[in-house]
Amino acid sequence: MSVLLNDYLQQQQQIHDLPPNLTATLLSISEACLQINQAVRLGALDNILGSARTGNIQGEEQKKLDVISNQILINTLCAQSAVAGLASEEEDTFVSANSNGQYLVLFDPLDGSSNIDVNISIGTIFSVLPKPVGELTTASFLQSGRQQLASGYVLYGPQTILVLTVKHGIAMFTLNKNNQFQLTQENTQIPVQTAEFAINMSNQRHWQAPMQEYIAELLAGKTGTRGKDYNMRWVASMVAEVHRILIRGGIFTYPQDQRDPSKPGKLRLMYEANPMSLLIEQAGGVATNTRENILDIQPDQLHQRVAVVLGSKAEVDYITAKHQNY
Ligand code: P6P
Repeated sequence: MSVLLNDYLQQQQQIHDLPPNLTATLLSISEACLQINQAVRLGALDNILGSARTGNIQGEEQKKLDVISNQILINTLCAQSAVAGLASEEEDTFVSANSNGQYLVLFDPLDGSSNIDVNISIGTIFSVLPKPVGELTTASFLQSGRQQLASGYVLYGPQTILVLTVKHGIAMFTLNKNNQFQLTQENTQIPVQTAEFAINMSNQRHWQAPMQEYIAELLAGKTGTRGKDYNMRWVASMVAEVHRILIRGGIFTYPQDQRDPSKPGKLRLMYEANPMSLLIEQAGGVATNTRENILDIQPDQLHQRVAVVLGSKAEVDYITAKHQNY
């Protein structure tokens, strides 16, 4: 018998005594992603590819689908009474939703935008935090990743797949022919060892010494200190990389580089690294900024960036120890 997303969330709510409004919030996120999925799959047919000719606070050019996806999430979540506020990669400041809401939802509406026009997988990343008592301010959002109540992503790939956690393992749902998310995998565990890494090699000359040394060891393969050959992947969509790692193991890293010392990394902590790190840890993997667990970082800015190393535990522990001992 097929288990749909709502069935799964009701089960989790009963088993783990979760608040009903958390279930409602996650269902609202999934409904927004169904609308985004429809837009993504029409592409040029709906004249929604290409640049929106606008920029965001990250200093990045926005694609039309970035703007469309962002607005779908804002409209859908502002209509969900359980949601008190939103933060988006595409919004300079937070968005107030419902004054009696209990949750904050943070998201990257369409991660991997550089892939939109060339039909390579992209995704929506989301994180759910409790709303602290009192007035909603930016500080309300600045909670460590450990405070997340749920997180997940929707991967718009060959299949449309929703992966989420309510902190009791992870669950994967595939969009069925009735446009419903159907449970297809539960309690995935990432292999502890791996021989596959994902990094943007074109930045090699900018990395700090420990990362340069680490990647050189992998490239040396059997002839080097690691004693085995490694394979490399780089999709330039974090959602696709994380999904591959959840399915078959590996490590993904976007390390700090020396071009801009004020930027600790490229990826954003609150709505990319934190939600993905929670999923990775729930699946038995590890996620650090090369020195400490990402989920332990106390944020001080809504759009702050962070270095990311995540995936198979033995490999991430090796990289982190190399940086700590350097
Ligand atoms: P680069 C997408 O823009 C993103 O934020 C991640 O999804 C992805 O892993 C990374 O940036 C790609 O960065 O420098 O290779 O384009």
